[in-house]
Amino acid sequence: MSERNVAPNNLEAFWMPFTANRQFKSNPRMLVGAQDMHYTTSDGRKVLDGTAGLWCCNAGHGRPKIVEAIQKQAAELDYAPAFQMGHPKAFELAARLAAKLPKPLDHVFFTNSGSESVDTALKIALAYQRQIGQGTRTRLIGRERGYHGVGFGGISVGGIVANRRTFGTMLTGVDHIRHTHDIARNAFTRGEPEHGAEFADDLISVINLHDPSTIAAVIVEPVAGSTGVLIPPKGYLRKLREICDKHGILLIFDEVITGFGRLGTPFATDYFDVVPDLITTAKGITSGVVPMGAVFCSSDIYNAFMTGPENMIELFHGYTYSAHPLACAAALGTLDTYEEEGLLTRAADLASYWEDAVHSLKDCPHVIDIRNLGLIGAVELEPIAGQPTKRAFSAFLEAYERGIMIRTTGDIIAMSPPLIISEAQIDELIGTLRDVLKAID
Ligand code: PXG
Repeated sequence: MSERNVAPNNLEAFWMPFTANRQFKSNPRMLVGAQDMHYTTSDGRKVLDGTAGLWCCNAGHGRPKIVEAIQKQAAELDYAPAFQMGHPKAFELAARLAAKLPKPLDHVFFTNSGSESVDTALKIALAYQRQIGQGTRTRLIGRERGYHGVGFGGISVGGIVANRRTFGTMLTGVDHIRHTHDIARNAFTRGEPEHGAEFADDLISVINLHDPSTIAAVIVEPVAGSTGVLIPPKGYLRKLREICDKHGILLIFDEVITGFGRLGTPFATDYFDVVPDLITTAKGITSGVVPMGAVFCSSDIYNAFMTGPENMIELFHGYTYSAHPLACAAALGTLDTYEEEGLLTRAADLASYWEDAVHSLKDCPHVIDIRNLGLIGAVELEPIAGQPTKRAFSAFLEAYERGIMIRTTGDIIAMSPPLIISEAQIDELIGTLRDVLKAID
């Protein structure tokens, strides 16, 4: 028996996140290794990664530049205080990221996760409005079915019912616009749906209800991921931008999953050619290897805070691990890998092959919609009557047994493979999923 086959003998103490703990612990799915496009399981099988971990390992697994960067950094400078002190890689990384952003975004605030990036962006938005004499703007607007992580800020502006209902009143002064999912009009659309730009007008209703002078910011995912991949209707994001501009409201794009090449452009803002005031990121910034997040903003926002005595802290916000040296080293190694291999635009080359492959599942059992954009694909299944989520979860379990990793949310299967996937591996992923859909009830 190889060392890898030694399983822990007590699974009880670890309260697993977003997991059916009892189901898992009765039949664990244990990963013990990863390289390039594959995980290795504790029983020695290879599993093709159809989800880039949790939408994060965009460069694939075990990539040498990233591994070496972390190893070297750990020996050289393991930690540096983030408050009132700095280390060179934090500045190098911020400058390299800024160079990849669309104008006028050019400043970077580091966090450790998507949830922290969201909290940070919401706080910057509120503080900025106050800074420019718009202190009555305290409301935050999110969207139904939005996922912005699990902090109180994120679940307040988020719109996934299960993530909200047990956690009290959350932030006050939050409102939501409707989501854009419309199977009746858009089922099996390839890419951006034709119908639904008018959902952006919900923002006008919310503005009319509350008065623009009370609204600080609107936050949306350009492509909603966690809720089951909702692609924005053509023209929808541009409309949101125009409405925000007209009323002095900041627009925040939560690019935690769309950032770093997922759509075939560095960021979704590039893909849709709509520039928000703030962008939240995480995941792909280090290809998932070390926890890190970042918020991007413009000089206008940054400079609005650079007032008052120079020895005063300008923004009372930050984390012990903001710009952690290991995370910065991982991110620099990741950017090197992305650049050397052209990964931030590779999804554009694969997108039509991917689209054909994903839509080839149309005639499989239970399928009621298929959606795609860049290297994202989703297959929505008809729920089993009275047992929502069961069918998709069965698909997930069956897929794992057959050697592919997919994600499910509700009765939707989501796929977002590492950006290094080959056409043959796309065929394998989709071919196996076809067999899975035929096999499950
Ligand atoms: N915003 C968005 C848009 C996200 O997708 C977060 C914020 C929070 O990030 P952290 O790093 O705090 O988890 C996310 C996270 C899934 C899945 O399978 C998606 C996420 C996390 C885990 C699973 O859809 N997104």
